[in-house]
Amino acid sequence: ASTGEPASLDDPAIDGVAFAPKVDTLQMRKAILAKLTYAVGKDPAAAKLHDWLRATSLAVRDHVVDRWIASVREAYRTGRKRVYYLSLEFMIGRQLRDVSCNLQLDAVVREALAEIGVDYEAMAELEPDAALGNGGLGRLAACYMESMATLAIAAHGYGIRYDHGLFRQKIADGWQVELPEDWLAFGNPWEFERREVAYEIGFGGTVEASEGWDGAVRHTWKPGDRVLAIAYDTPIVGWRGARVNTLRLWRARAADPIHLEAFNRGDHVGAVADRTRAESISRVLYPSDSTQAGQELRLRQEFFFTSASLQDLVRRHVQQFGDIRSLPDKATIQLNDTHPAIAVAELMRILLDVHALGWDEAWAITRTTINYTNHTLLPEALEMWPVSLMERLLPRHMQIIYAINAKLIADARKRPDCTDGMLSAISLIDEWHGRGVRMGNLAFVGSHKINGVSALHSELMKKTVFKDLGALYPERITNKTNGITPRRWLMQSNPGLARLVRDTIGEGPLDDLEKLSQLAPYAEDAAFRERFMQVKRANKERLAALILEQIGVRVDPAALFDVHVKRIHEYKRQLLNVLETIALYDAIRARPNEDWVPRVKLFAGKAASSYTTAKYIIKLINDVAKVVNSDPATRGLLKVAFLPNYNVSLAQVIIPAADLSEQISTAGMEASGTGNMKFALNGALTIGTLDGANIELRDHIGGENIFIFGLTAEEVEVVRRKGYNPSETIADNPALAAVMESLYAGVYSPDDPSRHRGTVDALRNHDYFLVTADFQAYAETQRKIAALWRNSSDWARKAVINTARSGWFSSDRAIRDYAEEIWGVPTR
Ligand code: B1N
Repeated sequence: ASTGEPASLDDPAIDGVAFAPKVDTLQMRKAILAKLTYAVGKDPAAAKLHDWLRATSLAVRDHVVDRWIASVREAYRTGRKRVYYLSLEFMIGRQLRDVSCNLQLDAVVREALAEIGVDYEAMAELEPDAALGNGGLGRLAACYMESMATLAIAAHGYGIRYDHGLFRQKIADGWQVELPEDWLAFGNPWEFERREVAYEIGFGGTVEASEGWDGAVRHTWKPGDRVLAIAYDTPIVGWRGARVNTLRLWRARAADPIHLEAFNRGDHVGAVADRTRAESISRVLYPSDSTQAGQELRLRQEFFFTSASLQDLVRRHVQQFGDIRSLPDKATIQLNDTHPAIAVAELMRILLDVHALGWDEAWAITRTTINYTNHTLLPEALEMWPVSLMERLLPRHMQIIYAINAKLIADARKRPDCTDGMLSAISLIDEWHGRGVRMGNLAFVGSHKINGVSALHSELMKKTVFKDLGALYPERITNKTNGITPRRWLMQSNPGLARLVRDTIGEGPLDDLEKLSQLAPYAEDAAFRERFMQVKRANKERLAALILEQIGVRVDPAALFDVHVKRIHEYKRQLLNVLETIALYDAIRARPNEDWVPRVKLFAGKAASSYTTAKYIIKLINDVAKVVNSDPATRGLLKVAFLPNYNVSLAQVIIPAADLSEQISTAGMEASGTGNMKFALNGALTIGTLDGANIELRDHIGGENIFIFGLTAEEVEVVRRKGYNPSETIADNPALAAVMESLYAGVYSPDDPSRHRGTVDALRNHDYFLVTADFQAYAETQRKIAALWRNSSDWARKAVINTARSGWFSSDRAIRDYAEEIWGVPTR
């Protein structure tokens, strides 16, 4: 326990045994005041809230460091296998509450601050989100880091320390405006700069071949330019401090900070041009979600962090174990999608050119060390880099990729069932679209296991992108359904529900979320349901206040909160929800005397900056909101709200306040979803398609407790193959036809009547995402939901069951599966 004394060398080893730092309120108060004075350099009398935040973070951090050092030491002492999680994105969010909750310091910190007279909640709000990710993929990486520490796995995350994370979203006149994000502006108390941990990352140049002492050909890559990767470490604390792992993020620096000669000549800008160019690699996160960011700088980012990470882990391995050949026994690498797929070629280069291993040995090591998670089947998201770009930027890697490909093709040819179609499908080189390197195929071929992120997605993977590779290597494909950390998504975001769970069934679920099932019998207990819905009500009041403050829309906390929050994408079908919202508005006006259920339609989410259609969807939501919210005819029965700047912190407020969770993607297109799990855990009912993990959600919580509608993935496939005709569907559905007509006529955009005509035309003419095809089923299901809402005890019963049966979706379960079936490492 930290009271200012550094960890002693004979500290008991971290062995995954739960612990709590022994510190009382007085000690914490003294520690915070000491940090404020000596680290922040402020007089308590003059300190601002953000000074207190920094002081508090530093005081809490001391407790982390003790466990951190012990964790690192333990991994060296036991010589156990490490997990390396490579991800271009880590969507972490705020850290103070997370760290203090996991170290059981939350209460002490609150009390200490209260004694000083500092408002903890207001102070914690000042912490910027670490938003080094776009959406689900990045958030999954953050949940997995926390679960790996919780399960006492010796794990390292590797990524990029972007100066600027995901853009801030402002809504101006209903349109999305992107503003730069500047999370490091006031410094970052959670990171430790390691200037001494620096690697050279090469780009371009030439490859020289020479004969080695043994007569074998050796290749030496002579890069044309080099940048430095500097390590910044963030400790990741597991639940109850079980272990503290490291998230190592790389920052790009120029080898030479300035050209003095140019500066002295008077060329002050040119003197730092190289530096600016080198450092641009870690400048900003690409804001693309489920699409390929095809620019050269993106490829540079991918190689930069992959190479630095591999150099680092190989150096650690050789330093500890002396022999590179034992790498697969002591290290396992997980590639988070194909963004780090160049790892296959880079590890080969290191083994062949630096460690002078032969091809077969190097290949065996690579192929047993690396694993790959696929997160999407969308063709526009499958990474493919032009061969010409790869040859220019990474000439040695391109040689290695050609060599891997030659062996792959030769092996396939030996099979009796080999066809030309099969060869062109498995090839690492796509010859169709102007020659590109298929990063998915490269990752597959170089991996021990390849996993999808939900049962359906893994099955579809076998039938589509990896049909032929999967047939060649059937033992490699496996499924690991995603999970979410209950620490952030229940304990921190919904303390009211966490308290109720604890008061009702005890501490069990805190350490094993599946014990939430003990809550199920209480669904029949009216008094319990009452308390459950009281917690929900309090969360809704908090959200209602936030909506009013943020966008000036007044919503009734007693209304049904119908929530659709996620990245804006056509396949996620926010449009389906908007069309139905308009239809509902029409119906309320047509039949004002019907017994309408008061409803709040809440939306939030960012559109990729270059995704015009998605930006029109945001504008449409805001256009509809404007009309609906100001129409006295709805008598407040329907409110539409778009909350700007959806991020982890906003999600932590919205999700606990939701009654209904919208998970309505076109079946077969959402690989898993993880928001779906967060909502169910927090007692929202789901309206959803049979897509991604929704299917498993239904299996766990029971078909009677979830609202499933629409085409299945198989039906979508058939409908598309046959050629779908949306105009027939629209003509057959008067309500839908009326919605389309009013949109086309500009009822929701009187200032620019033609604004949404493109949207209507696209739906009428092709409707690739089958919005119109699912409209009827969706609208009918929404009416059933309204009917259930009127019976508040039936609704509450199902809400309780959702929470009770969500335990399986804990990321602890997911990580245990990875550990046992992919990584071969023990868990506690
Ligand atoms: O990964 C999540 C899943 O739950 C979601 O269903 C899935 O859409 C998401 C390129 C992606 N897939 N692919 C991406 C992100 C950034 C990028 O540049 C693709 N994100 C997902 C977690 O498994």
